[in-house]
Amino acid sequence: MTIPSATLDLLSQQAIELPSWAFGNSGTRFKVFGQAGVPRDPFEKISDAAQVHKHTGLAPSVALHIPWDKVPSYSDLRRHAEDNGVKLGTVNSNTFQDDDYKLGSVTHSDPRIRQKAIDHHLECIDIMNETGSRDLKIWLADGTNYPGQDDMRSRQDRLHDSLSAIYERLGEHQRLVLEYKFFEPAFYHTDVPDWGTSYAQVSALGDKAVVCLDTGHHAPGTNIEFIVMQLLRLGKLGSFDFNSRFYADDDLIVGAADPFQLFRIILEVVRGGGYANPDVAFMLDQCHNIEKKVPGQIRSVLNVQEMTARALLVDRDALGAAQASGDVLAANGIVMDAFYTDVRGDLADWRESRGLPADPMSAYAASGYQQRIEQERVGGTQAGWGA
Ligand code: AOS
Ligand code: ZN
Ligand code: ZN
Repeated sequence: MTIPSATLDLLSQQAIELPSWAFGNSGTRFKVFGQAGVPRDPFEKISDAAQVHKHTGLAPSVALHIPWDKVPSYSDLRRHAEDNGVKLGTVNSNTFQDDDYKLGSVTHSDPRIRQKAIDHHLECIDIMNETGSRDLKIWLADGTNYPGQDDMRSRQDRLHDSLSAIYERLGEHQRLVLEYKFFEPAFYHTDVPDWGTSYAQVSALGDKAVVCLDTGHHAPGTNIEFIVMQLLRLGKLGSFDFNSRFYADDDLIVGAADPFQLFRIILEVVRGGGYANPDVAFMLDQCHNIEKKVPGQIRSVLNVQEMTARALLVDRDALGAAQASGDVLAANGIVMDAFYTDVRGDLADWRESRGLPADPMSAYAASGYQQRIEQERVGGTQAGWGA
């Protein structure tokens, strides 16, 4: 065993929330590829997500997206989740698929449209009260395409006013989590482009408002782990949307493009007290355009677990000593030794010791679940993108 037992104990505390939209059809603006067996309703999305947890023990909750996951009875959906061994998690709002929002939602200059966007968030909070969810995650498509199109400063003020109205409605144990993204769908400016803007906005609201860091939402070369460190230091890192990017907001399998970056991010999470800390939610925000959805999510949570195990292996005492003595190469060597440690065998043993399959990917393939849903389900839904 390379992984000490204390580290294995820490690994058993890992919980990664899955996005319901990862199980529906998705694609790019060029093409949405339909797949056999995709869910026909939110209940089936939850059933699929539960398969990921069943095979990995890592994914005990599922994030919803409203209105994509609207159902007549959220208590039925909640019961269905619990019957399948998972819970309903974060509720994501959606103010980016309605003609009214072409020029903005909560930042729009027209008070009617702003109110419509605020009301949508209040509806999301009502749903959270039924699902038992803690977090309302807000990602805004708001922004402009051309210099002069609108007054950026007024939009920032309106953003604050709208978020305040939403924040007021939160229950005692609920949180508003504000995601940032530096471009797309707006291309000149977005109203929450970076962690600094998100931090400024949530700080103005209060303790129940925090920042969501989506790993795909940064310019190439950005030192994301520095942002992680800073937000943890400021007590404002509420959650992650994990995915990987080669070029932009690719939403591909986390750790696929740059496992080392994922390792560095988790290293800072551990350093900042954000690991196994319920205040820092690990979520995936991915779509599987060409690969099958359930195994795509299984691969994703395993990637996060693997990099977490490696990050937990860093010898902190030795690192501290090397840093204090100014030994640049020794300090870097300690971090790289952990990164290069192959933990896959240990993790397979650890899974077996917990009654989980040693190899979740092949166990899922052998389970017959994929064949069953491909036969039974006809007319599955699109995740929402391009819908
Ligand atoms: C959009 O780019 C953001 O990453 C959102 O978090 C998310 O992808 C969206 O809300 C899910 O559809
Ligand atoms: Zn996201
Ligand atoms: Zn995104």
